[in-house]
Amino acid sequence: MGMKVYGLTRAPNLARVLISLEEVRAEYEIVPVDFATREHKSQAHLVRNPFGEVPAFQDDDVMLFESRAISRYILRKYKSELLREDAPKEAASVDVWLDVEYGKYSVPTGAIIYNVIVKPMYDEEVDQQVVDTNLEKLNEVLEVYEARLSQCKYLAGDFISFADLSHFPYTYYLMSTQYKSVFDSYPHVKAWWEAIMDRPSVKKIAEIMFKKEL
Ligand code: GS8
Repeated sequence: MGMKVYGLTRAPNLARVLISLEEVRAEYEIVPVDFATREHKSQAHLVRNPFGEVPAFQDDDVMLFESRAISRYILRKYKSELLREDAPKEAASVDVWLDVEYGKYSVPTGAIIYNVIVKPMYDEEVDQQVVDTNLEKLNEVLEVYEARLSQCKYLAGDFISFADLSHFPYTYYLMSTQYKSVFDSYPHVKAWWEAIMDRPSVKKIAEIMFKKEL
């Protein structure tokens, strides 16, 4: 039985897992979870992800949730260079920037895309104050990124890693909004983002995310 990823391809946290699978050229299957019928809250799905979220993942007897943990499992299983596990110092740097992505970058970015993209899909009003506060927070984070990326080409060092690729899903959504201009003040961040977008795995998943509705 091959690896299975449960969820919708347009879900950004699922895209993180798909990029990891593409990076190691694994065979996998996407099993759709229908949000319209609230299948993600069904008993069958809660067994896969007790928080009723996507993605969920299965590789034989290994069942996981949380997109970064799933991705690390896949990258480790295939001994990908993206985690630098053979070099503890570099691996630690990957961990640092992965934690930064989850705890500092994706919090304000997620709040912005939730307000600007998700809420209008459900005819809910955009809370501009929330958007503005989070833009401010994102700018503070990007100041740090700009300084870091003027010292090295990628976040963990002069090598691309999972820490960089993990930024793709939320940033890709942000770039489809009027707030993409937030990157304009940070030339090194912009160049870094372009390098991420140039990666074949990223190009492939970027295309699937918006085209194929599962
Ligand atoms: C977040 C999953 C999540 O929010 C992860 O896997 O990285 N930290 C987790 N999933 C959203 C879809 S957007 O990708 C989700 O399933 N939302 C439905 C809900 O919360 O009801």
